[in-house]
Amino acid sequence: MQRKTTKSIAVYVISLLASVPVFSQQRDLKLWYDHPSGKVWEAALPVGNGRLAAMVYGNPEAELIRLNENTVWSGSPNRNENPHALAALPEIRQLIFAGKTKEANQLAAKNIQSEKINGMCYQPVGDLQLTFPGHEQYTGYSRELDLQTAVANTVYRVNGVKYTRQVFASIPDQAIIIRLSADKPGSITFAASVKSPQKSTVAVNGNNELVLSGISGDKDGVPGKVKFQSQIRFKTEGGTAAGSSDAIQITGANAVTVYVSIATNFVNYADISADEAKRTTAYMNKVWPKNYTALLKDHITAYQHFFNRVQLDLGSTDSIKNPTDIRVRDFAHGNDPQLVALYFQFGRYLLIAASQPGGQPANLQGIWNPLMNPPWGSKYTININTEMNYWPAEEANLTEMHEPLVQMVKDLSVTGRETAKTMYGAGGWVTHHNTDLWRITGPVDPIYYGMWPMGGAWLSRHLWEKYAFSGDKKYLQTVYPALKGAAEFYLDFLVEEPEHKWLVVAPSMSPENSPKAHPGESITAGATMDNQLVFDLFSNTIHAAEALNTDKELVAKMKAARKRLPPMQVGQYGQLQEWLQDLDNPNDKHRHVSHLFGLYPANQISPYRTPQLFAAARTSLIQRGDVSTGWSMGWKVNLWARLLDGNHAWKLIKDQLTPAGVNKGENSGGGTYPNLFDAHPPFQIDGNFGCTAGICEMLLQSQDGAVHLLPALPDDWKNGRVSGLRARGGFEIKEMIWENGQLSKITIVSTLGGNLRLRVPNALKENGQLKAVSGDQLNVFFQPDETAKAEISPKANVEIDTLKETMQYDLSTKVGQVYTFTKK
Ligand code: FUC
Repeated sequence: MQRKTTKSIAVYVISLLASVPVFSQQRDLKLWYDHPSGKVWEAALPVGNGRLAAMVYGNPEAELIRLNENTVWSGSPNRNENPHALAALPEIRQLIFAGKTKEANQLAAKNIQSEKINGMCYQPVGDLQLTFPGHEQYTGYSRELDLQTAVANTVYRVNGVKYTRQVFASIPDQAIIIRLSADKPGSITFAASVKSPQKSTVAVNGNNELVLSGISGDKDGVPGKVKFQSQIRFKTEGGTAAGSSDAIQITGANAVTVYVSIATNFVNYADISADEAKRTTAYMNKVWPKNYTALLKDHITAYQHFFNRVQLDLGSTDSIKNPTDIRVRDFAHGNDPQLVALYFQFGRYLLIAASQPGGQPANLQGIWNPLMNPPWGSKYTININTEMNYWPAEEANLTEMHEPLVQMVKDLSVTGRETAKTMYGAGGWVTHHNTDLWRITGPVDPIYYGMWPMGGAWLSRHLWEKYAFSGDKKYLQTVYPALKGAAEFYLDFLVEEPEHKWLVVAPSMSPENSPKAHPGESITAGATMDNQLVFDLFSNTIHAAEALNTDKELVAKMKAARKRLPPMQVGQYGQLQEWLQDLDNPNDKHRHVSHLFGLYPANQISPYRTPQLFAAARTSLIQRGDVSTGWSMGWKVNLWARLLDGNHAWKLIKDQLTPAGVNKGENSGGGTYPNLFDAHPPFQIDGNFGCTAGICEMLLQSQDGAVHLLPALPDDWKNGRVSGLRARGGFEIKEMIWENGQLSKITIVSTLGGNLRLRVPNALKENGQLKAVSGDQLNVFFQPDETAKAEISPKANVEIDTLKETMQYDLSTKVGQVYTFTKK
């Protein structure tokens, strides 16, 4: 079967792109299939504009378009802290320090675990159904998601007539647009209806509008109060339209454009006083007068403003001709480097579609969910998953998409202040391992999962990272109060542990894992990840305060406390210890690799500064194994890239790009669905974003004293080219070309000026500008944190790796200047 696109789109795209240099692979950025999705949600194709989203099934006889809006969540404004925590805290700490884990666990379950409310669910709006009688038999079928235009296209023939459907979610027009056309006039006949699993009603207005009105569900005793409305209006060209009690019947039209407008009463996490019907009408009134050509043009322009910033070419083979599901089936054992570029760009596409300024952050399923009770509520799981969604935001040149997360952290810094005070008697703000639309900050789920007061520390690193890439002090000023509040919580909450007098977080855990010594009881003090998180938070807050020239006293306090945090320890198996005590089981294949947070995303473990910790981190990662849940594999791509092992990172990409269900073993089954969605399983979007970030980390790193080009290039990626990736310190790769595994050309623009230290795999031609490295690195942006401390167990046998040789250069850059260097 052949892939087809309508001529109008193809011509339009080519004309739009004419002015931009396009690599050959860029034109092949399509997911495509030779059969409909049928009933399989994970085969349908996602579109979104950050607020609205749709899954497009592409079924000829019964098109199904499942609709979402990002503020439709169960419940209403609520809080969930447990008021008994404060009184029980001293005893819980004593029990932990006395080694009485079981008793500590029981007491925390009673007094810290949420009494009732465990977070609300992200919920669907409903399903738009378009029924085409006589279209059960068809030929020439193909459907695709074109990442270049963010349009889902379906094409097929019935009785010699070619039918085309196009669906997109427009950012500028805040609507979902569906275009139905045929190459023979008068051919479009269908019935349209809408239904919802929510408490809802459907009205038909005149002959061309369906109106769905509903209210979100109750959960954990919290009444559902998000009111939503969707107006779905049909603009026919030729033919007739007629409304019945619950459907619109279109007969004999030449073409139809469907306008879908959706809105809710949600204003912010504490205010749901808006009028959803008025809002929906206002959106509809604005979009309705626009014709399809104008809508499409404005949609593509807005989308490409973000998407076109980055291009990646790893070469291509004949596999590119195959449908995407077949390419995923064959990937791990074949030779299809272009699928990596496609998957990478799909990750960027998903972030643009799921996270736009002013909206909600991408949740566990991004913005796509058909279920009233989705897995894990499709919430924000902030002990890895939500952060992972945003790992590619800066490096993959989508910093605007980071904004909804930044806003959520600001919200949590308000709601979490009361939680810090009520539950722990501490200043600043705290949040645990889950949050939701209502910005709850208390523990969620059984204590085994929920006892983790670290969400603020991890989320706050995103506030800093956005600055580290841009150097924008005005922005830093706006997030500094939240960053500072997160740090202030730990200044109060850290407690001295009796054995070494180190300052530790207690109670807490190494996310969702427990040592063999006390299975089923995760509660602990001073887990390695907690120490790294607090170290990271203090370091970032110190840098921020210094950049803004403020809070000298607080800086001194953080510096003093940072010195008293436990060191990272290398245990008896040569591993980086996961816990304060040497309790690791070398056969533990747990999906979380929390103690490697210091390696990635943080920068506390370095081949150059801390070679023993680097070797120990590597041992831990080998012991944990490769295949796991989708997001775990996505994390491991980044970790292997930070371990400068491109071949192992590549192996993980292959494991992840294996069809869901094929990978077997403990903690596994992770992989990729036909529509390239990540399989935990079930679908979770984090793995998509994690792997996208990992591909960036293989090509470019900037956390360890230099901008490191091609730090983890696999042997199989001999030749390639990338443009648009960003590095800390305001540097952007205009173009990077490598041939035979060697960097042959690099063009970089500096947006902030300052010293650019380059670390590269081979010698570059020096000129007046580029000089062999000498002395200290003067650029604060990729200056690593004050080196974290390490302690090595006498039982540990740590073999330090021999590193591949690199060359280092310094370049004094000026703002706005572009620099090009070639291989010597
Ligand atoms: C964490 C993970 C699970 C899952 C859930 C949403 O609890 O441990 O694997 O991803 O989040």
